[in-house]
Amino acid sequence: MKTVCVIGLGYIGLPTAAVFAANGYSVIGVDVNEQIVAKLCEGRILIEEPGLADIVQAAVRSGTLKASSSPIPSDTFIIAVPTPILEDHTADLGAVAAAARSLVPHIRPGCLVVLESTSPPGTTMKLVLPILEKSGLKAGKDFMLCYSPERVLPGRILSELIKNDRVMGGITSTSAEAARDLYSSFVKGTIFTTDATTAEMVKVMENTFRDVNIALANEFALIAGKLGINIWEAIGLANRHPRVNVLNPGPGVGGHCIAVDPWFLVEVAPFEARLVRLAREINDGMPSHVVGLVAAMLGKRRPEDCILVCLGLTFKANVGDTRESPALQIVELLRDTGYQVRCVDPHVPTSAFPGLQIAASAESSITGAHLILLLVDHDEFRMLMPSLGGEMAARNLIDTRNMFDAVAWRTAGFRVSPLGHV
Ligand code: SAJ
Repeated sequence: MKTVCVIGLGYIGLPTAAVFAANGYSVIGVDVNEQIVAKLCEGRILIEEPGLADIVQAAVRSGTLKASSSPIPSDTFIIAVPTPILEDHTADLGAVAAAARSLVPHIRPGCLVVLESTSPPGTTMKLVLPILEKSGLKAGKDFMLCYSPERVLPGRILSELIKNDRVMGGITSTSAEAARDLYSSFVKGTIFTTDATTAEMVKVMENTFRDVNIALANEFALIAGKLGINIWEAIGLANRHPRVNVLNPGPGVGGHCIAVDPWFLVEVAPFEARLVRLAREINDGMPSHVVGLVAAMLGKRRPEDCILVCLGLTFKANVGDTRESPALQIVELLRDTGYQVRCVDPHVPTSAFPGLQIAASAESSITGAHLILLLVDHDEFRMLMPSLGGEMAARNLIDTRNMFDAVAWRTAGFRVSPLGHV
């Protein structure tokens, strides 16, 4: 049985390891976090993703997936470690470099190394390749090296891992073809081959495309607010044009991908990436806009006298991930301003953030509140009724995701503000 060693057992590495294990490979999952390794040895996981717990448990039980804190000699090594940004918005490639260094003693003639971590274009050639060649073997001649970006959507990772098309960027065509053969064991989409730097660029372009389009939607919302227009109605009508698809404005862009990756383009081409930088700034400005909406709605009341119920803490609907979450940022800004903040998120453990009051249901935290602030459109919140207002000290609703029926809430005596209106 061929062996695959996956370095990094996060949202990408763990599903990838489990899917390879379910498709005929003997897989070792490696992570520096001892807790992740210990849990995986027992067949358990620490992240919330539909279907993942079951497939991991089955693979661990059947012995095709094992966990370890360091790599072992394998036919293929996949690096899927985080590439966050530093304060100055440049990429922190420390984990990629460390993962590559950990492979040096294990590189053998004929083996394949695949980098999956989203990285500034050029990383495979300029950072990973020289580290791996410290093994004394030549990349592209003695061993193969490829960059292959993942494209899976959190919340739908397992199905997208299998269905989506993929790009394999080899440092040589042999490297790209070897990676294509490997991934074709489970990928049902089409696999395209190219060079490593093009593949890196493709990945960052995809997420930047989404970020720039969300920024445009957010800018439309701000303009609509100034004009007293309901942005959601305007977008719905504009999208009736056959070639227009305005995305959804919201309280900001979060997650570990779209809020981060565009900076990699700014890093490699600071003078050229003007629109990309501006889009990041617009999206990063949305949390402050939402805090301004709260202040405007509560008028002359002192923040200290106001109780806010914030619905949702994660970076988007129906996931448990709070990384780079604008909702969390808004909650922190509101607390810094002096408001009494009660949070509700059925996907976040109530003890997740020390000092933050988190309830599992809105009903249990509504008594005496002055404003409901909907930040994440989790399905669970759809059930909430305007009758909640009966328990509140004042009936105010800010719906940043256009989730609630504004007419019904207004009829129940609420002042309702959509995104954009101040
Ligand atoms: N958002 C909006 N308005 C929208 C769409 C999204 O405000 O119309 C916000 C969300 O609320 C969230 C953020 O943007 O805060 C990102 O959410 P998302 O669902 O757009 O994307 P992610 O981060 O969950 O996953 C993205 C995907 N990339 C693209 O759609 C181009 C996914 O395919 C990538 O694999 C993933 O990034 C990644 O790992 O890079």
